[in-house]
Amino acid sequence: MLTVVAENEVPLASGIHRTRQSTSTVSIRVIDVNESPNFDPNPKQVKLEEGLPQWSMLATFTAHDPDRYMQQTISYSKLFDPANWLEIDPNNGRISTIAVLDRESPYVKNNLYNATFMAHDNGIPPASGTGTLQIYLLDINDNAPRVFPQEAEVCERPEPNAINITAVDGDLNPNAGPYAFELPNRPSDIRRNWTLTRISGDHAQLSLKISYLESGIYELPISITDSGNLPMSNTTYLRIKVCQCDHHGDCVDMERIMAAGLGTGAIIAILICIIILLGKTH
Ligand SMILES: [Ca+2]
Ligand SMILES: [Ca+2]
Ligand SMILES: [Ca+2]
Repeated sequence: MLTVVAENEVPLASGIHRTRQSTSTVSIRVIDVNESPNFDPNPKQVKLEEGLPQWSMLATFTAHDPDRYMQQTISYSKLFDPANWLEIDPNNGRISTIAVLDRESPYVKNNLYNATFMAHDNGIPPASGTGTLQIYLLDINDNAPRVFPQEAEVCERPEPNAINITAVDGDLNPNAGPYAFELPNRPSDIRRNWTLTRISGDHAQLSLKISYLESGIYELPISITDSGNLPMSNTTYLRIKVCQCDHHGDCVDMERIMAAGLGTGAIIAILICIIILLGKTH
């Protein structure tokens, strides 16, 4: 109930007898409008290990509708799920996986994956609200390490150079480094020709064991094992270009000179000029 009082704006002139104020009661009818359903809590956070298989139940994310006098049914749908990992039951808000959750996905930032859902009521007109599900993914060892870089250059003779290699692994420590580096036993010339020395947890150095190795391209298998609870191991190939070197330890192959300086076209053009000049002098 609301009481309204009406008064003269200008003060009454003196001498005028102030009449008794009259009061009247105004009743206001408030019309119920449709409010949007709200997710609670929003955002909702869940924490779990990555690798959860497809068709697993993940969480229940429900909204409540502030309308009490209108009988409303809420239904759910997905709004934003960049990796397309999830589905929501339209009737009860149960979220399950439709793909394997992967912490190393480009859609996961700082172990967090965000998806957005929508709740709609059946009011007239209908109203809707959105809610964010934040999934914090704990790392498991699901990536084997591999050698980096994949290509290197080395001189035909062991001095003065060696190749520094590192291991890359998509996981976090301890599912990544420190690593064990190893050259395979077979083929036998691998261990005969090369030495692999571990420098630190992530790095190793590769050098020639023999006094001379002929120029050419060699595909060297390197086995790297991570420190995971269930360690993962992988043999990846380092493509090594063995070349003749100058005293600085730089490759002096013709191919390299051309790449660094003049292109083939320029060299041909110079040769043509020389031939023309030679022709004119005769
Ligand atoms: Ca509503
Ligand atoms: Ca790993
Ligand atoms: Ca992982």
